[in-house]
Amino acid sequence: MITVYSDKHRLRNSKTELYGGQLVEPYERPSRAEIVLERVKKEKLGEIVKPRDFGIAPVHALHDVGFVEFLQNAWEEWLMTGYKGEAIATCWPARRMSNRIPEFIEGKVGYYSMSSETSISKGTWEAAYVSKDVALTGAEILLKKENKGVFSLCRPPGHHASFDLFGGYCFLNNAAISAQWFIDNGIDKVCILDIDFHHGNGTQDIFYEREDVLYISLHGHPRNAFPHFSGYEDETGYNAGEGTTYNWPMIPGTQFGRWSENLKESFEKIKKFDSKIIVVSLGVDTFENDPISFFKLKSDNFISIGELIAELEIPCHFVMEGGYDIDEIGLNVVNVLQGFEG
Ligand code: 7XA
Ligand code: ZN
Repeated sequence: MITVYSDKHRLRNSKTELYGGQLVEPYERPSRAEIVLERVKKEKLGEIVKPRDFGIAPVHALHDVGFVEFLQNAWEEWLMTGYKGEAIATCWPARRMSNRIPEFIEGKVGYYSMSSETSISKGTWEAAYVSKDVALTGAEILLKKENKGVFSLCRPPGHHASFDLFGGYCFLNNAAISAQWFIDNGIDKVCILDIDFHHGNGTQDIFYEREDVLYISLHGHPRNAFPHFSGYEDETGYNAGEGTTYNWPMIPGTQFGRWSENLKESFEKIKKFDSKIIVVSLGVDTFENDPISFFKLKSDNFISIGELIAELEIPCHFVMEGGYDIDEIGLNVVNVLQGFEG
């Protein structure tokens, strides 16, 4: 399987994450991608190719122009204030407040964010920009070379980024941008299968009223897990998109038995939808030792996940999302890909 990778992901190297009331070293750090790449090489998964630049148009196809401009300029604007730390949201347009876009960067960071764990730092925009090119290059390879599967080793991840919000370590929604690219290049129906531990609120939001993109997510129940305000079972799409969103929230301690039953149930929706391509939002934070999640999947289970997805016999674009057990992230990700390849 071809892997698309760029070392420009290292430009995203923020020093602070607001976690449990403390500023800690971010869980979403450069070594994640490097360890996955090492494993890809060690296991001789296949060729490793660099992304090409697709420009900004595919971003504007799904994200708000003002939001994109904000991401581009946020770090410079933050520096100009004289603040010493990284840009962290502290104030939001909460219930019954004004929804006007502030001029001062502190207000803008709040306006365009969904949560405050994710700091914006030098190089964040540049890394996010290349991460979407990694996903787009992977999409292009899948379609043009008629591969069965391609792996886009995106970093920073994307599935929490919505039309005009960043957060949950995400800035641009790589999986969504890739799904839209497939649609724009002649694939009439695309499914996004999100197996990251966290609900992909951004992906759901972007396609919520669309009938051509099926969004399926298996995740920690929002009662207990980030992003807390999205991912309930009764969120099923709206207007033309009614019935094109399906959520399987699961409780703390969920093991592979229950998880895989839900995966198989989700396959029935995928088959019925008859999508020609699946974009897999591939997070391995469902792993038992993940430091910020609460499922109990074991490393071998990731092989089974790949095998199960392969049974659908639909070409898959694997797009990297979360996973924070640095010791096992490479093993777990490559297990899925090898399981898929058979
Ligand atoms: O898939 N999303 C992630 O892996 C990031 C989740 C961020 C959680 C932050 C909660 N303190
Ligand atoms: Zn996650």
